[in-house]
Amino acid sequence: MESMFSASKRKLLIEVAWEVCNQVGGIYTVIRSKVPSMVEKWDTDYILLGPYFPQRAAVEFEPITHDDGTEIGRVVLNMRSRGLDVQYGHWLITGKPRVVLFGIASLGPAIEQVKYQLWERHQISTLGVEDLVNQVVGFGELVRIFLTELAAESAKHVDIVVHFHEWMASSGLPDLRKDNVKVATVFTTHATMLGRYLAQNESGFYGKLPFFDWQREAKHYNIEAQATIERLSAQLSHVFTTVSDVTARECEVFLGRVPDLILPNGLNIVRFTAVHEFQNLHVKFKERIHEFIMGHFFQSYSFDLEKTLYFFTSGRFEFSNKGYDITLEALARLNWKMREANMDMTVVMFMITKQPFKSINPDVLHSRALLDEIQETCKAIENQLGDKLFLNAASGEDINLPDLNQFVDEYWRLRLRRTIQSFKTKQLPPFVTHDLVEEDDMVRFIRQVQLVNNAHDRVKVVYHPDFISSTNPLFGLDYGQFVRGCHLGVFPSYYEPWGYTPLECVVRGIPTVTSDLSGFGDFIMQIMRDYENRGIYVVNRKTQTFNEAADQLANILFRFVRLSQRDRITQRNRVENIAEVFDWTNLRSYYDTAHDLALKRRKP
Ligand code: U2F
Ligand code: UDP
Ligand code: G6P
Repeated sequence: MESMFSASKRKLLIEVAWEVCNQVGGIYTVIRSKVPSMVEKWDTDYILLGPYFPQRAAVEFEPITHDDGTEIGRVVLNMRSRGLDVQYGHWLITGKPRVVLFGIASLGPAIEQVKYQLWERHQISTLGVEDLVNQVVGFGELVRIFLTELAAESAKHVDIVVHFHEWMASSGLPDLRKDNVKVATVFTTHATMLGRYLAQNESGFYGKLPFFDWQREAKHYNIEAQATIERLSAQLSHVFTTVSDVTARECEVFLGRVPDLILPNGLNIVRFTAVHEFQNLHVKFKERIHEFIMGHFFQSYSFDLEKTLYFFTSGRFEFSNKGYDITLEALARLNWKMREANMDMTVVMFMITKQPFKSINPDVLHSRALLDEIQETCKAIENQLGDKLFLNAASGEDINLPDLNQFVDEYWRLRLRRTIQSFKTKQLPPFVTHDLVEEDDMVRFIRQVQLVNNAHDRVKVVYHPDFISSTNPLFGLDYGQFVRGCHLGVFPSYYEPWGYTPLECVVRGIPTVTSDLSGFGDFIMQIMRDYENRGIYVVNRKTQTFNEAADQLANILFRFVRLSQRDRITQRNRVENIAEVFDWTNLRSYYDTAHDLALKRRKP
């Protein structure tokens, strides 16, 4: 029998993900940032499949309107002729790859048959599931139809590798395998469903890990469908992978298969030709943060901005998984240490996450506006004074500097005094910038550790319960710019399969704290010996108690606070130097290995 796969055949790589042209979380970053380097290797033999949501796709997707005569184009036309909504075009991002997006609703009532088949053939029960699962199942079915037709049409002359990301892309995978469709499959999970739930709800999660019964827990959390799709995908794929060793241990327990390979996450790194450009950007965006700080704090009291450091943490609101608890605890200890040591430095900690809120706190907005007013008034005075002084100097005989007050109109003097008066208040600067819908764990914890922005506190807290965007009136910065303006990112996560946030600091030349329970932290410990010296601090959360880890973090922060400005500049250079390690042009090789292995295993 002729082998279906041979060295001389053309190869085609198809990646499937719920987050193609559809941003939800970190997986979008993985797929999107990887595209340029995938296209470099695969050129036009690289295609992505995703769900079709017209509103989201509108900005990222450009349809191909002619019949392009490719095998992909033919399958698209076939499916359309059967009334299915199949969009075919280019994803408008760097690399501009071809994508096929599926309109899930076009399956119509046939979805019931698909769900019946999932139960009948694979014992996946989707009775009474949340609507997202229904959508995922519909998407999985359209992907299955597409791949089945593509393989029937082209497998004789093309080797096809299909790479599924997460259970949300792979509900069709069990059928593809059962029907022996001629494609080599890779399944990557970016976390396990059960891990996410249990880490959050079971104290001592890692100690208990080996003893969990996946089925019982899945029932308990009402995620049987999700967990079963994930488990079958892991077991039935030719090659099963995840993003870190940390998550690999969960996979063994919850998915019943040890991953074949670990595929670490990277970014598309664009470094500046002028080496110090990133240092200049740090100064530029720090100035913008200074402006916010003046508006927010200086109406109550002031401190020396030259001696102020900006720390931040950010991420979805998973209070203990993301380590917000330990961060606040460590800050309280840092505050005490700095006061004991009589330090004149100030640390401002920004807690950036997403929680339901009604609006930005009107007082916070108002003081920001007043500061802008003061600034404008000062500018006006400066102009007037400059002009008149110049006139006076050029025409006068006196070579001494005259009394400058005479050059400023009464109007501007009064206006400045009034604005400054209304700016000053006796209240403490609020530690949360928005009116929350309800008080949450962050607010409660901040109160509990008493980091409420007293004048004598060396550590101040600004809890910003919304992601940062350039349209936000408080900072007027986008997230990347905000990161650049800060001095240190703090991410001591308890549960974090990978964690892009510390890596995003590194590539911008900002030192960062991570933990050995995060995939990124674990990876850096494996590949680098002097990571701490290079500005990546790893908190040991694996073997230390909460209290011990909080102490370690407080000490790390205290050491950082005592660095000289020169040390900080050097450290930023060192950390930025690591960036290239995480460029996809280097990390793509892990993906290449997975795809080669899948093709090998698929050979009859
Ligand atoms: C992991 O990050 P993710 O982006 O996967 O994490 P989330 O933002 O929590 O959401 C995406 C996943 O959550 C689930 C589903 C998605 O794949 O499993 N989900 C859902 O159940 N309901 C919804 O409405 C939407 C999503 C990981 F946690 C990070 O540490 C890594 O950095 C990242 C990249 O590898 O993957
Ligand atoms: N993020 C953002 N704006 C913010 C805060 C965070 O866009 O104000 C992004 C951040 O850049 C990162 C993502 O949210 O890419 C979080 O990804 P991570 O891998 O850390 O965690 P996940 O959400 O995937 O669990
Ligand atoms: C960069 C700039 C320096 C500036 C420094 C501030 O390195 O090139 O001119 O003094 O940043 O660093 P700091 O850590 O105090 O924000």
